[in-house]
Amino acid sequence: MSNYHIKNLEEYFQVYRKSVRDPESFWEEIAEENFIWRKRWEKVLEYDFKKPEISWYKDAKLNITENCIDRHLYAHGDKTAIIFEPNDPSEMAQHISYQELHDRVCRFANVLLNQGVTKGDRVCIYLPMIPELPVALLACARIGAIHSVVFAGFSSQALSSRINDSDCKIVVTSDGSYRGNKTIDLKGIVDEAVLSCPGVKTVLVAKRTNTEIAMIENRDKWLQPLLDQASNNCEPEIMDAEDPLFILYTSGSTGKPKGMVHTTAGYMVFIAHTFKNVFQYRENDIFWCTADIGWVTGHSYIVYGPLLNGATTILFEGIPSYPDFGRFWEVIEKHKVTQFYTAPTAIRALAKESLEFSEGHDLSSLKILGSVGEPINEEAWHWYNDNIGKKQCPIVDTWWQTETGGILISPIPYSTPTIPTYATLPLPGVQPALMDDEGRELKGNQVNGRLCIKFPWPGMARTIWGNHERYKETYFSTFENYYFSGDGALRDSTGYYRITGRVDDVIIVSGHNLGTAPIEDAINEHPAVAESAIVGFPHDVKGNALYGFVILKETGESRVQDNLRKEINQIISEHIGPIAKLDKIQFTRGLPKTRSGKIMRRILRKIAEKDTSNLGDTSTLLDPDVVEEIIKNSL
Ligand code: 6R9
Repeated sequence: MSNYHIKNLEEYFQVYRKSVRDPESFWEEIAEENFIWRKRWEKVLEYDFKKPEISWYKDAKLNITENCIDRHLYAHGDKTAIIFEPNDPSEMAQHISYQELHDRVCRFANVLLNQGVTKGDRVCIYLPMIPELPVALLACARIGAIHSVVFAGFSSQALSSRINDSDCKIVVTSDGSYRGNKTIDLKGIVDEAVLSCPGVKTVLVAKRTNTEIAMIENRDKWLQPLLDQASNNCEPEIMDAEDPLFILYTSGSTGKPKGMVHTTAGYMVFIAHTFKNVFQYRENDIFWCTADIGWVTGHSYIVYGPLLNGATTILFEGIPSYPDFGRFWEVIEKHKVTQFYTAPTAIRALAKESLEFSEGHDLSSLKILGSVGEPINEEAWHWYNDNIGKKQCPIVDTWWQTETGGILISPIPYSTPTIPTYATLPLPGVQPALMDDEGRELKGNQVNGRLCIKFPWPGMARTIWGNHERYKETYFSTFENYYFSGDGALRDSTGYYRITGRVDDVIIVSGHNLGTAPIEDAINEHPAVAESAIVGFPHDVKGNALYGFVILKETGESRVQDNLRKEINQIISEHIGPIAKLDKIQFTRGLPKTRSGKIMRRILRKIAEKDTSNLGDTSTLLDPDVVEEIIKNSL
């Protein structure tokens, strides 16, 4: 597998410079190593950021599952591909070998074919973290169907809007799911969602919790008997380099989620390469990424990245606090995990607990620690470094997005000296740029601006499903000829990048991206609500929590207001999911608006942060008095 074997910072700069001088040769060499191509590409890259159109490895033919599975069978068929660690620690872990994975994926692929799924069809996957989940993804990829995984913590309404947006005819789910000591009625959520999805003809149901559930005739089918009858051989569908591999939804600045479309060859090369290098993967490593496969981190670094490298990847069904706060550390000890990749919100939550939870476990197998999803604060970084890595494990603070497919900015262990809160340097082949408010690129170091990427990389999303105009508008219109990430960043005097956070209407709560618009849309559906505005404020575990300013049609007494608060959070739970609930709800007479009617979120943000000393220019406001009133009543 390709590996630039960078040994020190000097070598990094050499490789980096080469990758920028001649990106096509750089990415061509990587693609040439160790993948199965059914047909070679005609051209490495064609692109136009104005349209925008991006094509990598044009005309190449391949199947990604052949690269994830079949390629490893000859030499490593018995090697464990997936270790399934169940929610309940007393349930036995399962070791799924590459050969077994092959058979399970083929059976599942045949079931999909038998249900009439063909190349290009969209399959919605709404499953907990059980082996059927990665198997379902790969089964889709095997036959050229496009998987659209919806995180199984989303509500029925969020699920149905995603099913309808990409017109899925089939949904794969389970009877229920476990979360700590709770059982969740997943199938019930699907039933409710599908009521408003006329296109769904089939629901395949995996058994997990053995809960009694209603099966709707002709629509719902138990998965296992179908798998048992299916053949364990399924020829891979030969795909074009630019055929879609999956759709994954992310929040945006309007109520409608954006279905980011990732394609086959570029994603494969990029993810295999970033996994190998950022985590310095070696033959017998045991890799654990604690994300859910419902998010991009799980797609890329639980499923595709590790399997493309023939690695062993852990699939963890549980949560960090069950049965106690030592669970992560217990799992690391039990499976001798070598690379551990998690989110700052989890680190902060665990850092609040007694050190006895980690001290009671042997963590000496660990070599590299990773962080992703939001900026990691200094305190959490040190806690992670001292208590988990024992100051022996480089921490890779990896910056990337659903849209970027894989990691773009990250230290390379043992080469890039790490500094807390810095994602450090771009990976070779990645060309970041910082822009000022006037749209000029900020040259040189010690600058602060909006984080863009000025040259394509193979793993980037190619479009938004069904809405290319929105793709162009969101990512390529703010700055001409640049991909705009929506994040702010600074480049320090040595060229290191530090991500400062979102500069748009997305708030990251416990590592989950939440658009303010869909939450406001949900709140505004409450009959008593006239208008609302959501902002984030710092929270010591979640990173950010949500603060809602709500104008009621009629102001009631405080008892009534308390009930309204509950109802508003209930509506949010139904529309989006419990992750989007508001921590604080302040009822207000008005909102700070410009004369053109735009809500000045900057002011609300400051109020929520309790930093009202300098609110900046409020003279353009329609009703400046309302600001004083909001400050006076703030929570
Ligand atoms: C992979 C993933 C993307 C947003 C991104 C940024 C934030 C991710 C970060 C980080 C600071 C890091 N983000 N990694 N911020 N440092 N290392 O999380 O994708 O769910 O799409 O979120 O997350 O704000 O724009 P996604």
